[in-house]
Amino acid sequence: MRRIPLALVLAGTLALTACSTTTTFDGEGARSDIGIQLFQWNWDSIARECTDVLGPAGIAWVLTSPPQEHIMGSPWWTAYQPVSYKIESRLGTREQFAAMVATCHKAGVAIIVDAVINHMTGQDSDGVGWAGSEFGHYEYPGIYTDKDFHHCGLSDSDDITDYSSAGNVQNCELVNLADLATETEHVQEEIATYLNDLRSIGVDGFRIDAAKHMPASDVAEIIDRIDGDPYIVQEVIRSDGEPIQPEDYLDNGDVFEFGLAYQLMTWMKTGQLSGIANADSYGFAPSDQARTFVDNHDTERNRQTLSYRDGAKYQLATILLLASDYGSPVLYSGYAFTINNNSLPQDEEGRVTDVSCAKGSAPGHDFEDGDWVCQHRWVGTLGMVGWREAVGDEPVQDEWNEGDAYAFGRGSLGFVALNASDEALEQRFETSLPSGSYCNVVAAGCDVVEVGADGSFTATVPAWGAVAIHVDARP
Ligand code: ARE
Ligand code: CA
Repeated sequence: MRRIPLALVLAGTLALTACSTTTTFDGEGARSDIGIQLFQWNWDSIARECTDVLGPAGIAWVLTSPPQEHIMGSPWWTAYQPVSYKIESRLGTREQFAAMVATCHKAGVAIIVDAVINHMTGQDSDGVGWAGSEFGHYEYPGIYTDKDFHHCGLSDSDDITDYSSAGNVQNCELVNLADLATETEHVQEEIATYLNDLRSIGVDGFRIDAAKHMPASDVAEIIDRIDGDPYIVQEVIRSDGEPIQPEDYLDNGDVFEFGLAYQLMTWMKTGQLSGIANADSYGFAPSDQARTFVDNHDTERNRQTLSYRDGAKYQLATILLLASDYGSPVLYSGYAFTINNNSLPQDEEGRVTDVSCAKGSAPGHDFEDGDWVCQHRWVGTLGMVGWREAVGDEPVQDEWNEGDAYAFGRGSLGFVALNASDEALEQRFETSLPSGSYCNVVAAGCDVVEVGADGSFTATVPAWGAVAIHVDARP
């Protein structure tokens, strides 16, 4: 496991006061390699969460939703249709955004921004954006005119129709979104100006949205124009048989490994949790460049992965993700919905309202549409954040695998046992841990586990549950 970079705890604060654009993200100060996507959380709420929960827990960074001006409308996905690069959105003003960056840095948490740079809007008629900017489908006054867009001519609508053709995927329009000519000097410069503006506010890195839809070399040229050395993680969805794969983008930075997210759902169904020990054999991205996750905002909607709806199974997959030495994990936290397009909690003007976690949120809770799920605060998840921090880079060892259950240790610092079945499991486990009393960190309070002189312990692992202990959590 790699410790991910976060320089800014001190450096970032200094850079802010010096108005420098060169905050770096080189690892100093981060207590873990864990990121979290706070989907559609407004800036004030993220700031508060950094101070109250994420900083104290040792989370390295937050991935925010896109911060730029977007089209009007109530669905969440308006955020993915840029109208201009003003930092002014339903999630907050530029001032609120800057205050969030400063507050999170103070709490030791870096800020990674979702950068929507492949396209502008998908609106066929003219309109006015959230911050008052006028626009047409291929006209963004002061930024882009028609010549700055691709009109691929490969399909009737100029929309993407064929994922088996790289030219179609990269030069046509993703769901009618006006496709920027990212190979041109002007477009690269406009995008870089936007990203450097965010850098000047202290932003530490970027998720490159829809990276698959831009040649890796275009992405590289854009990154070259960014000040300093921001952290980069790219969205290149792995799908069999497509000509464009995440591996093509590794020279630019990290990639989200969708393959693992899909596999986690499969393993939870088949009970073959031990598959994760051989993650490398599945043809995933190299561990040190893979950003792993159980779900994100797209997959919880298209149901290609587990999500909060899966309750205990989802919690168990998160425990496995955090315990694994493959990749670096990104947690996810969003709001409950029934229909994909369900609006998010907002006021009458469309501003996203402050997050307040659903009362009683826990695996299996009956959420109502619009409830903030706050799954990252679940006991099992926070417990495993501490577990991962405690075991550091120690290797996987002392593996035990029987039926739908799987257990392993990380060196002599931590041990976890997972049970993917409907029956509780009473079992003796052999570990390399020093003898003594430990707390089961995935249970509320301190459920004591006694490790004997020979390193073994006996415990009951709940159905669809786990027992996890580490040297830094003792009664
Ligand atoms: C909305 C409406 C559309 C409308 C459009 C324009 O839903 O009906 O045509 O607006 O008016 C998000 C939403 C979209 C939304 C869009 C813009 O999900 O519904 O469109 O915002 O508001 C592909 C891409 C991948 C992309 C997914 C969704 O490769 O990059 O599709 N994911 C990112 C974000 C999304 C976001 C966008 C990109 C756009 O995470 O949230 O869209 O900025 C195979 C392929 C994949 C492909 C997948 C789905 O698996 O391998 O590459 O993913 O199919 O088609
Ligand atoms: Ca494109």
